[in-house]
Amino acid sequence: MSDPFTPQRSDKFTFGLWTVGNVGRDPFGEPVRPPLDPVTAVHKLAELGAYGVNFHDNDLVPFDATPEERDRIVRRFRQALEETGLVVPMATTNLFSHPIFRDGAFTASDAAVRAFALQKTMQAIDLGVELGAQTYVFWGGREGSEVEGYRDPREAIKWFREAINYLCRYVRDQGYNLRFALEPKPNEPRGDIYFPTVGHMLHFISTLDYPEMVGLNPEFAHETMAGLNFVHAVAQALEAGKLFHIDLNDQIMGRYDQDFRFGAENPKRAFWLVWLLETAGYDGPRHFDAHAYRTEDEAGVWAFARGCMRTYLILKDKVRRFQEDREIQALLAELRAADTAYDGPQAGDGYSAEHAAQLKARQFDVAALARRGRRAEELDQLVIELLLGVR
Ligand code: GLT
Ligand code: MN
Ligand code: MN
Repeated sequence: MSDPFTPQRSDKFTFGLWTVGNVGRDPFGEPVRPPLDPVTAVHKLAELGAYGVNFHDNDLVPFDATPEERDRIVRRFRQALEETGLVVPMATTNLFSHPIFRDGAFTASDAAVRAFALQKTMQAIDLGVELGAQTYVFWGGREGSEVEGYRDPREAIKWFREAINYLCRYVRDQGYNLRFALEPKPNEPRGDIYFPTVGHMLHFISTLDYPEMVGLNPEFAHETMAGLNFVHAVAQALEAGKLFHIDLNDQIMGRYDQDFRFGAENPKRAFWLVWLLETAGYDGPRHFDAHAYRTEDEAGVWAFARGCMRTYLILKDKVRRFQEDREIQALLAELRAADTAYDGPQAGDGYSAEHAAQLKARQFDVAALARRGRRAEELDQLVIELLLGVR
């Protein structure tokens, strides 16, 4: 094959039905694209080299469908999957579009809304598992507030915990092979969303009844909206064994929720993300949770999807070049040689009273250590030149 950046199934690229099916509605404007038939989406994504397709219950089965309609839709969709070999690695629930969720779902103050959200999620889990999903995402878009007076945020946190614990029990009871991935976001559509960042979610998971069943689905745009370093957030999730899934896209800090094509705005940050995922051996789906600009027609949607995958593969190739680049690697080796010249006691040895006494008695050449430059300018310029294609 001549083009090395053509996606293969083994690259594990996935898209949500809601991503390529995004009709370009925004708070100021009506849809600019007609709804996309999920069956068309499956065929087109397969043709482009994607591995899988994910959905919310209502991306596939309308909110008010009868059981017969549901079965007919699922049959048609399953047939498209069988024809193309596309898989459904992840599914999720729409707990944000319908007006019933105007004040949240699992954290709504109205007990009936909370119960309805639980019922809807159990049905959506059944649907996802029926089509093969092994990861179930919870993005609490409406789980938040604009006004504090109505609900004590501690109650919201407790209700969210109760819901996740309940659903873990449901999954175990059904014998499903399914893990939960929680997706934080700081704001939009709510003024403020509870559990706004990866760090908040990681702590919350440690308070659950079945923490081993629950991990993260971090999104590039969401941490970036909060002004945070997504690479560091993903690293913390990886280090905790909690990177169950990932949402790739792009975003400029301080703007609305942009969900741009992967790498469209911050290619250097995207490069370090790909470097992290690839070197850490992350083997889950590379899911693009993004959509085409509102300027686009359907052809633009497929150009967008192709672009996401192509950019990932180009950056993956850049990672290989980074690792093989003699000058870069020599510079890193020099830095590391200096870093490891110290052979005295340190934290990694573990604590003992004797060790602590040795460390307290140790003499350091503070002035020399403080003088040492780290050549970050050189290193970063080499990376920039690599990314800009001149090395
Ligand atoms: C919605 C949101 C995404 C979530 C999706 C999953 S829905 O598009 O903007 O970040 O990942 O619920
Ligand atoms: Mn997302
Ligand atoms: Mn988003």
